[in-house]
Amino acid sequence: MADGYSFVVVANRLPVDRTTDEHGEAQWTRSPGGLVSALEPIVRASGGAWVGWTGAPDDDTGPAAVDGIQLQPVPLSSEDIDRYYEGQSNSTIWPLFHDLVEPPVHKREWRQAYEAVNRRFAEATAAVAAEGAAVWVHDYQLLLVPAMLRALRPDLRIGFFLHIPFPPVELFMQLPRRAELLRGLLGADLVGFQRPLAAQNFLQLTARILGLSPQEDSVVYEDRTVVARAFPISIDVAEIDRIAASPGAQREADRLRAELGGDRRLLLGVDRLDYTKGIEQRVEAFGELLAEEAVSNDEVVLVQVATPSRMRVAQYQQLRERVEREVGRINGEHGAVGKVPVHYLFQSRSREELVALYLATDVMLVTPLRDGMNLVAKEFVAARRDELGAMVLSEFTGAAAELDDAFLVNPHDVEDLKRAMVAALDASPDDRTARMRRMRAHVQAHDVDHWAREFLDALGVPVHT
Ligand code: GDG
Repeated sequence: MADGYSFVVVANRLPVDRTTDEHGEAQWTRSPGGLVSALEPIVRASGGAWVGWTGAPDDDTGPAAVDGIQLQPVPLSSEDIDRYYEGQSNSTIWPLFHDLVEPPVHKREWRQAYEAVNRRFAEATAAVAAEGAAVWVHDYQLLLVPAMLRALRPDLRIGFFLHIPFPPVELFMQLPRRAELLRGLLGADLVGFQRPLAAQNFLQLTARILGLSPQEDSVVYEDRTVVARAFPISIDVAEIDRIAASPGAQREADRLRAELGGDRRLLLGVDRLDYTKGIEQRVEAFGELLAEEAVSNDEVVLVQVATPSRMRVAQYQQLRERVEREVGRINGEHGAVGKVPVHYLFQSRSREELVALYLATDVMLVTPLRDGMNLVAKEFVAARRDELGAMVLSEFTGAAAELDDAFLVNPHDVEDLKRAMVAALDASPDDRTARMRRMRAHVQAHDVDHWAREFLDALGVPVHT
């Protein structure tokens, strides 16, 4: 590595999980997910490196090459995880950038840890990047990295992509040390967002907080032009299509339908158990439909997969309790022996099982209160080769801007949720097929590879795969 790597991805997590084999030896397995499948071929073809945390506390694993990608671990102590990750990233920035769905907590020691860890990421990146290399930094955990990296390595071409929403000006203004965060991002040459409005919020803030003069999609800062634009992320469509076409997934979908009661219509939610995802409101709306006898336990069933997430953060534990109490109440009031209206799974399922659930579903419920994009919506559409299945989709997701053939809904309004669920259940097969066909055409033409290439093209980085 004498000369360094010409392409470096920087993200909170490495694209692998570390496990221990039967001999006690460390093993790396590729972690699933669209970002990894999109970037892995590009990183590999360019002989690139990936800088990130292994996911384990106090892990001093050194660099390793896995599947042609150089991994550069950034170690985090338990205190770093408490303060930088669970604190500043997930209890301050996450709720504030999601429109204060929960109140953000502000702590000085979290901000200090966030800055220190961001500096470590910048230093680790500066140490492995070749002269003139392209660096792509990801997400809200690393907002300060672009400027820190530029100070260390002015020769680099730096891109940043934010996976979550970027808040309106008035909300961002609430953040302590807001100017530093903004200057952090302005260290990049290209700042990418999920939606055009987010890019506009960012540019407006450079005027409001730093007195800069933004143009349509750029701003001049310290004699450099920083471009801010939307690059809506997507999924590995081919992978979902391959799983959906497999006989195993079809068989599993048939089995699920039979188990749940062959003639009941299936509604499905798949989310990390997160307060941004609107799970509570969705379950409440479904309960009201049962209570009002708009639907009955004999006709419909809701499966909610709620994948455990950030369970050390108090707000997530409280959400879990509220959702589980509500599910218990609904099943108690409307269930029968051997037949309940809500199947709640606080578990992580395999990708194959998720696709089988997508295939078995009549109405997919994607109703976040706020979401940068929402990949589940796109996965559901990509899985439905049969062109059947309807989707209720929140207006407050990035996906709604692209998939407006879904039944769009305001998830803050339980009446509207109920209306949309009934409309999706009642839609004629022809209507459902026409909508699904249009949504599939869009997702097929805009997969995650397309997203990565558009971003790197705008950054001026040639992509060879
Ligand atoms: C952030 C932004 C943006 C979920 N449960 C299981 C499982 N999943 C998979 C889904 C999907 C992914 O996780 C979740 O992606 P989302 O986009 O829905 O949501 P976030 O995790 O909040 O992602 C979001 C995204 O970044 C990308 O930029 O769209 O707005 O918040 O792929 O299928 N996968 C498996 N088991 C599960 O139980 N295997």
